[in-house]
Amino acid sequence: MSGMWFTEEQTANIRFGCRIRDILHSEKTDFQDLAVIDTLQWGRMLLLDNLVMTTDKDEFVYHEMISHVAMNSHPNPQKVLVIGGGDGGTIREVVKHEKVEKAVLCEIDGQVIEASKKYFPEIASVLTGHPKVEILVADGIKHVKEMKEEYDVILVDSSEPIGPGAVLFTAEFYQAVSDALKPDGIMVAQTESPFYNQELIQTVFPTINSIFPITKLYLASIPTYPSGLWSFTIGSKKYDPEQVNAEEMVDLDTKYYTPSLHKAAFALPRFVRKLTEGK
Ligand code: AAT
Repeated sequence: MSGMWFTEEQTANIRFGCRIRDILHSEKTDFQDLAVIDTLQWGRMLLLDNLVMTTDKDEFVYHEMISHVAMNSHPNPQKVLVIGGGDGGTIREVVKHEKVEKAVLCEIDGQVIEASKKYFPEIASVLTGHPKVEILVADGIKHVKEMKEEYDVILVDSSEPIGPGAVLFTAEFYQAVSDALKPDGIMVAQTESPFYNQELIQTVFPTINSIFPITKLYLASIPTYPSGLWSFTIGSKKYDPEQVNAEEMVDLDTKYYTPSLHKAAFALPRFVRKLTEGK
């Protein structure tokens, strides 16, 4: 294996590697190690604490799937909050919905936003001045605790449950998210791999389910995330994301998400369904 390789330790027992052309950026921020590398297979890749956050070539899967399922399940998503997601991909998808009047991004690490604007101009395209987008550099839990019945949709685009992201997987946080949502609000959280993070799903799903009347897990295939199969958990106060009429769904310019995929994503393999039942 010639040349330079990046290696991510996905678990104590497995590593993911890709050949790289160059290290474009590397710094220690107040919160984490941040790097941007240029890979041959996936284009540019954003790393936080040596874990893959996003890449040029497969970012569309994660960003479309974390946003459009909830956005299309809500009949009138006017005010939307994205927690984390400093690369801008999720909020770029949010503002594709014409009903959105205001989209707030609350990212703890301003350096992620700056690096993304410089190295990922397409992912960060709405971070450089969009009339509906407001950017807050703050801790997501602090922001939701200050808000009451403010948002229609909250998307939790967080890093792994270690470091600054750990708080975003707690019952205290999900309760604050629920309080920050309007009485018919919907939230989504990225909930990691059903192969490698089973304990997390077994804990987080029942936690969200104890706070939201409708709680559902759905899947997407993301090749650069550990195991390639990724889960998202939706917590909804009123609208069932599986009961949306395909004709009512907004037609969007997407590469992965479609109205039929919206429904199909909730069809779970038996072992994943079991994880949602807890330990
Ligand atoms: N859009 C896909 C990229 C991410 S990055 C997740 C972001 O969450 C990071 O920029 C991190 O700085 C931010 N973050 C972490 N903790 C907090 C917090 N408490 N408040 C606000 N923002 C926070 C998601 C990757 C998903 C999984 C990758 N395997």
